[in-house]
Amino acid sequence: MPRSFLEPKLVLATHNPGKVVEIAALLEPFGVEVVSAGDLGLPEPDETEATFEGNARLKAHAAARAANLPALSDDSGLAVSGLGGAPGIYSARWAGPDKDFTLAMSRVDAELGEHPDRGAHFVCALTLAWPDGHDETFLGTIHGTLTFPPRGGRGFGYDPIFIPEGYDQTFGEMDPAQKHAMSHRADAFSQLVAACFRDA
Ligand code: ITT
Repeated sequence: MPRSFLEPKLVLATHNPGKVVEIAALLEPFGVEVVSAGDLGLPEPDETEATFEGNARLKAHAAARAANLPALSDDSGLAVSGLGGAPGIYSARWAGPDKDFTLAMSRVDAELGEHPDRGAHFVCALTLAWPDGHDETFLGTIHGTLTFPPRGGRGFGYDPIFIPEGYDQTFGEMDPAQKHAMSHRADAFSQLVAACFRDA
């Protein structure tokens, strides 16, 4: 039986401003007070696990312990079929120390070359962890295709090269509300809500 989230406040265990915007929007209807790890000056833990779920759990527990509050983390990335699932858990690292996603998207383009398979999917693991060490983790995905050069200045990260299945626009071109309704993050979040926010 998953644990219900009944507290009035939680820490967003991420230092990525794009994620803060999207997760705050998803949490908005639940009236939870949100403070980010950046606001609290929490350190960024090293992502030493080999899976999205592992890294999400590591980040949520680090923040929950440090802030003594429930913490919600997000470990996510782009898995490109023609690259055997790369960059995957290394999606942030492909952008280098300056977090330059123009560079990361160019690398995907270069490594994919003329590969006939343009398919990709985003993955998002969300972990809600409590200071006593309990956690709940959910995995969301969205499938689509890649396009080059990048299109659109909305969203963040790899959004300008990702066209979700059934659409013509990239996540970078789309109205953010439309992305929030269908993304890998929204998928994981709806599972979290169903499991933990029933009594909210
Ligand atoms: P935190 O660990 O502090 O949360 P991070 O940016 O390092 O921030 P990750 O390790 O989970 O986060 O890296 C995931 C990367 O995958 C992220 O930096 C984005 O570039 C990319 N990504 C994840 N979700 C995305 C989305 O909805 N749209 C575009 N790119 C996304």
